[in-house]
Amino acid sequence: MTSLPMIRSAEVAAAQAAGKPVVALESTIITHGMPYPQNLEVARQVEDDIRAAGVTPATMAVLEGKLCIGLEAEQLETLAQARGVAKLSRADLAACMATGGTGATTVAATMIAAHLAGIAVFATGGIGGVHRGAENSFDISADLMELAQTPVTVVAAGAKAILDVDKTLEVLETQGVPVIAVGQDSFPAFWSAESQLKAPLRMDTALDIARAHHMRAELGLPGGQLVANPVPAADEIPAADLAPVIARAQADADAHGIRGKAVTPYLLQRIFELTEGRSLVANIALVRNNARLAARIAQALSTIRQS
Ligand code: PSU
Ligand code: MN
Repeated sequence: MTSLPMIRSAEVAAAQAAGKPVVALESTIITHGMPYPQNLEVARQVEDDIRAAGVTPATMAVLEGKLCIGLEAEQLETLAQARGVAKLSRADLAACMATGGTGATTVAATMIAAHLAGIAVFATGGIGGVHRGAENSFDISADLMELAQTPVTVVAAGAKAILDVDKTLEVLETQGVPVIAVGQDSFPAFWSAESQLKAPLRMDTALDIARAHHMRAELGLPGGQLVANPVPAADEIPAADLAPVIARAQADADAHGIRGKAVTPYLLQRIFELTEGRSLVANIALVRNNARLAARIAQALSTIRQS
């Protein structure tokens, strides 16, 4: 008997009862990654992109102590407008639930929730990673260690250039996380499709990615995969345009003494202001693109498992 306060949305419960594929979505991107009302519009759009592909979306969050696997429409609406929502990672998920709190799940916490609920594929924008200056701050996202231990395939648009991307790739390699660029050799740089860095692995189809996920399970290897899907060309921001913006945002963060959990949300908001919203247009396009790919991977995985 488990007393875990975990509830599925009606849609997710029905899909899983029918053995249909589900794709997990995080909620920190809604509460800490984008401004209202765009955050709500995007959250709905991304869910609809997954449904249009014949797959069921499960947006994760903790609402009044309950781990929600999929949100009802009004819950999503409330969360998108709520203020002071906690940002939950591996370290604080249990504490939030135990005290009846409400929080949004980061990549790490969403992976934990997805795995508990039997969901193998998860779509987001960008993962957390090794921050610039980590040699002094030691600021390394728990997302990287989660990828090493929880068997969920995470589709992201690579890592943001607000991070130290070289060091992020090094940590992923050390932790034994497969990093797979989709359809190109270079590791995508979130708002920009290409970076100077070669991705460790490349795959061109959702089926190959699903097969690799399945093979890791067959080998008994813990951990997931990071699928790095480039932003669609029409909506990318060239890396050269972004470099000075990122440098400025980082300098502002340092000048204001922003630390810990507050760093990523602060940088995202500052870059949004400095690019006059252009960063958000790219962000929306890449999240939707990732959702569509994740749906195809989830379908392929479900076919593989049934055969
Ligand atoms: N990347 C984005 N938007 C976000 C995040 C990353 O484009 O909102 C969030 C994700 O939830 C990610 C978290 O898991 O930031 C990482 O935070 P930290 O660096 O504090 O671990
Ligand atoms: Mn951090």
